[in-house]
Amino acid sequence: MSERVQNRELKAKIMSADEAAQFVNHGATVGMSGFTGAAYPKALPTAIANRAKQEHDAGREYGIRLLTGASTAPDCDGVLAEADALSFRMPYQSDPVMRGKINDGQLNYQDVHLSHSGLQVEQGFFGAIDVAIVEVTRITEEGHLIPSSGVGNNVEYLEAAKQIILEVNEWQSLNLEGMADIYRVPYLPNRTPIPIINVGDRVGTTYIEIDTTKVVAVVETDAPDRNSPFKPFDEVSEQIAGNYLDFLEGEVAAGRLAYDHYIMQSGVGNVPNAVMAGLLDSKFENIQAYTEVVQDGMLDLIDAGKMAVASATSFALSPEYAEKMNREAEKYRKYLVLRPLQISNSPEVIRRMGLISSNGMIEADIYGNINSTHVAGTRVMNGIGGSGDFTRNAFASTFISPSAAKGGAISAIVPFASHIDHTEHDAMVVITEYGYADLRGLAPKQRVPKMIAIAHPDYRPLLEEYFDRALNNADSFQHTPHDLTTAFDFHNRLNAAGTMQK
Ligand code: 0RQ
Repeated sequence: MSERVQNRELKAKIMSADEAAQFVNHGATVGMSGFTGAAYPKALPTAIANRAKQEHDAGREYGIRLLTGASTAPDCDGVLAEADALSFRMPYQSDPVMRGKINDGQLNYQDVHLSHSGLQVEQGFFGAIDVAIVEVTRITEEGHLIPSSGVGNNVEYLEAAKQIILEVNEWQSLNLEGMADIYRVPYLPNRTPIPIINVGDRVGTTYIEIDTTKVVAVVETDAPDRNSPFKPFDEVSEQIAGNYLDFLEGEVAAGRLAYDHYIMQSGVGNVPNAVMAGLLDSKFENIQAYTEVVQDGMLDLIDAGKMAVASATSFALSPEYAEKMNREAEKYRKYLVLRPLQISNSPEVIRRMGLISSNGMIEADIYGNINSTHVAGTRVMNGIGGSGDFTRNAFASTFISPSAAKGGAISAIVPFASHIDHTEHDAMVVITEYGYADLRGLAPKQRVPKMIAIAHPDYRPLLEEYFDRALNNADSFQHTPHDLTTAFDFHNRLNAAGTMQK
């Protein structure tokens, strides 16, 4: 095992996770690797959680401020939240235990555009980074780090940290080496254009260079990444995938897209995964992805010869596909580039690529404002993640969702979004199982019939009733008519009676 640590100075720092956790003190700001269940440290989170429990049992305060790339897994975010080991979290999470503590007001959470997160660390908004805890595949003789299944904000955390703890995970395939492309955006005011012209361009190094004197501990692990499996496709997700393809075909017919030059971004979630499966049987060839995460569907597209290249910052693979990646990393690394988050989600590159973004949503309103993060306005689900980075800068931005959630009790189309992550100016196309609403080129009032047409039939009369009321409301102006006294009736009914239906 320790042959994965080739640097002599760092080999001497090998110790247990419990010993390493002694470097992570109460009040510390910790920059950790980890992105959608991939590349997070496997041993330190549990060791820190155990330390927190011991400190609490002894009547002492213990809490750290945790910054990562994005969400992690039950054996990272989950155990830390369970042990009340955190006082602050940034920039994205999706763990049920953590979500509960955030919504109960026990944990402060800052939900940040992912492209801003590393930048804001560099700009000092989170204070000094006391410790960086980063998983790697191996450490070279020179002390260079070979990233594991994701890069995220690792470069920023390693650079800013006063102390570094490395986890060397033997479960990660050595054949991942070569997939990462580590490029640093120069600090302001010395920015230069990021020299990525084509999706697969490699512009940096395959390793991360660090100041090895900052490393206080190296911990060896052998544990898998832990993403949850996707839900099996159902009729609704297949219909959504079909409607998404109709939208793409419409773009081809309009001359805005060609069958062999489709660049995609695909959000996380069950529905985006189903859409990718739909592309397998489509006319699109040579598909490229300039996106945030590598998903199961992309490996299927690569295997089928339909996907030429994907740029991302991390894997978000189901357990079955993560094993497949490990077995076949040598093949897949020819098709995949893993970049730092500031590059994978760079607004500048995204705008230049001309990609089509597709992300899930909680709800959209009749004018096309999108809520990605809060159920009924106040209960945070996950976070905005990279959806804003891509939506705002895409050539065409789409949001895809079933028209109803929780067995029909919740409509995904509402009179007024109860929280707005993406405004009507950013969202261009909204897709449900009932079709797609193309909002481009339309004034607010012209969008409403299109949005109501893709709502669940049970909710269409209620939405029409609301729009009539808004149009006839003497207190409302006519550009974006609303009746503010009843605009949140859908949400109030949900809170009071558990359903948005009347
Ligand atoms: O909950 O499983 O308990 O029933 O949300 O919903 O329909 O399976 O859809 O997996 O695509 O997730 C917005 C959460 C959708 C996701 C969201 C409930 C629903 C179910 C999952 P259950 P589905 P998805 C860049 C992209 C923000 C970040 C982002 C998300 C669960 O897409 O987090 O876009 N997006 N990142 O029942 C109450 C509603 C609901 C609702 C769905 N209106 N009210 N619950 N649900 N709509 C990548 C990264 O940033 C990493």
